Amino acid sequence: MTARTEVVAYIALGANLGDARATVQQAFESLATLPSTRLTARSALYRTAPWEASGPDFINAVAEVRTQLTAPELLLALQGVERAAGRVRSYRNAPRTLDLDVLLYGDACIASPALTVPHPRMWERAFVLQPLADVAPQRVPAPALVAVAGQGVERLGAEL
Ligand code: PH2
Ligand code: MG
Ligand code: MG
Repeated sequence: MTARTEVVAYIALGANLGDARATVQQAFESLATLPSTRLTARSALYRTAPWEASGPDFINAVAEVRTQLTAPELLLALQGVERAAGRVRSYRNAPRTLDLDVLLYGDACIASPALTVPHPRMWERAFVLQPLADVAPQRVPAPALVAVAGQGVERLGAEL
């Protein structure tokens, strides 16, 4: 049997319904228990204003995983974690208990009906780029961070 290679992937975590901070912390734990996947880095948590969305402020973060899952398998696994957190899909950008998006999957470019990687809107969003820069500064060019610097994102400390 051929061993599957391990791919480094980056996952955006977002929540703005219920106890968003606890949900995101729990989501990190859930990512750590995905099959054939290791959680290898977690960013700080950020409080961020809704971007092209309504509702309360979001808690956002980014996880680095090393996974032997294919990108479609990873997507399905993430959707399972979203469902376990009570995610209900109503309308686009509706407030949500938990959103898990694949930002990067190695160096792959994927354009399928279910999944586009790199995430098509990540470069417009400080709430993605700032936490991504925590865990993968080599994947976030400095001009990209400068371009979104006007968007309010507040890095949260470890205190409750
Ligand atoms: N997610 C969106 C739309 N807008 N805004 C913030 N601040 N954080 C998010 O995670 C977010 C958003 C669609 O997934
Ligand atoms: Mg999203
Ligand atoms: Mg999503």
